[in-house]
Amino acid sequence: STEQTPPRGAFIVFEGVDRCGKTTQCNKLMEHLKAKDLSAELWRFPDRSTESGKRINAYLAKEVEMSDEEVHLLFAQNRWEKRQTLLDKLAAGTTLVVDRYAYSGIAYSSAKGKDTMSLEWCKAPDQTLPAPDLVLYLEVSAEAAKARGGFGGERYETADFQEKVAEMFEQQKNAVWVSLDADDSPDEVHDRVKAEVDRTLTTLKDFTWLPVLR
Ligand code: 2DT
Repeated sequence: STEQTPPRGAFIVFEGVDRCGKTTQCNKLMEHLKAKDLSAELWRFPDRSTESGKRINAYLAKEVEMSDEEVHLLFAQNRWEKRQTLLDKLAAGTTLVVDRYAYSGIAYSSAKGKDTMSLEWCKAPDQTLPAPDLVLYLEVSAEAAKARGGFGGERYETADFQEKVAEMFEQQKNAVWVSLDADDSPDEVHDRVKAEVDRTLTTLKDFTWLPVLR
């Protein structure tokens, strides 16, 4: 191929409600990037392996209680912990495929609808973290989500709550955001993912710096 190695890695985020197919698409994209001989890593938030991540895991598993405000800040901390490593990887030319990022943090917390947790409040702790080059938002219809079968027993896994989360994702769409119809087959969705990622990799040639979340 005549394609040149991009000056830095691309920062690609997948977002969407539970069971929208993010994990499947992340894995397929990783295969695609490997086939192109690009250095790439698959990350996910929350990263449940760190101290904050272990506490988040216990919260999601309903093993501990925490205030909604507290857990919101903990999810943000879990991303701040990884900031320098993330920047170092991108600078070294490694593309990062990230399963959930700050948009999930903001959507799931603001979906709780608390007076103390406005959209503004929810956005604040993640502000100035590195912003992705591309957000792939996998959009599922309520029917398709239901057809995919039952939710697990973790916190947030109810149809009513997921509907509110979807609304809060909608409010965060911006210029780097691409919505994909995730009711289509995994291969069809992957074809669109590939096209968007390949386009993004091309633009990186004249886009060496990384913006921050606002
Ligand atoms: P997974 O099922 O994808 O592991 O997500 N969540 C996630 C938040 O509430 N705030 C966040 O900042 C992030 C990244 C989404 C576990 C659950 O945690 C929610 C589902």
